[in-house]
Amino acid sequence: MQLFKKRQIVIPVDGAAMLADGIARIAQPSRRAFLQRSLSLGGLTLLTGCSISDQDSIDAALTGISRLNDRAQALLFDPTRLAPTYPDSMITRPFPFNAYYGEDEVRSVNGDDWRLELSGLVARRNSWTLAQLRAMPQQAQVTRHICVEGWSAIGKWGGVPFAHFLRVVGADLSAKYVGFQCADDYFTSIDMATALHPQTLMALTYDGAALPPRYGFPMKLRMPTKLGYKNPKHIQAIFVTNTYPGGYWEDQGYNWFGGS
Ligand SMILES: Nc1nc2c(c(=O)[nH]1)N[C@H]1C(S)=C(S)[C@@H](COP(=O)(O)O)O[C@H]1N2
Ligand SMILES: [Mo]
Repeated sequence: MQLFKKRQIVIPVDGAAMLADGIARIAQPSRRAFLQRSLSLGGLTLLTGCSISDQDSIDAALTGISRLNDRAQALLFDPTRLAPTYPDSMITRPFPFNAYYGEDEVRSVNGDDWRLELSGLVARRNSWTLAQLRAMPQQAQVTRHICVEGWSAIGKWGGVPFAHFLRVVGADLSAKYVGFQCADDYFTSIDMATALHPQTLMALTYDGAALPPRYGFPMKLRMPTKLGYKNPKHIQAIFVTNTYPGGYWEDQGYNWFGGS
């Protein structure tokens, strides 16, 4: 006689694999580990209140959680709290290269022809030459860069405090987003609070010399408060907007806020 019947949760054949796939696309390692430990398909269904049976709805549910995570990170972000800085002796040599392509495909941008274009909610939208940016107040910092691919390294970047630049050009500092277009078709966007953070730099130098091509010549945005993929290299255009701009990796499931 059978006293009880083991309760069975029916999940689609490939449910576990599809969920693992969705989680793998969530970039923030701590968040991903948490989801891996704690989330089942049933749990995801409970969390989101949707019936989840195919890859699209799993992805949509995980994206929903990631957007919630963006809002939590924005609330927790302290605009005055500084990321750790390090002595020059701790700089990682050689500093790693990373991009969505190999080092043999690094874009070569001509610094003399290069112009930084501005658009969106900005009062003075004239373009900027490299010489003009170099003439602005500069700051240097030695900070840790953390890539979601599982490495981190300490580097030294110098350049114009981005908050200063945004004020000079008359950007709407109450706007939600600042977006970046890069010479290699990479793009990303950040929250205004991080744009105005005192350690957010328009980096023109690496380790005291002009930013080399592999690290984003002529200019990259360096933010020690954000993960590697949020730090755009080879920036060509900056725009200020209230419309969510996404990003190259963010549109493929990486968490948008991307705090480190
Ligand atoms: N334009 C551009 N910026 C980019 C990327 C890219 O592929 N193109 N990759 C991002 C990622 S994932 C990382 S980890 C860092 C790597 O910067 P590094 O070469 O200075 O280490 O650049 C970020 N910014
Ligand atoms: Mo990265």
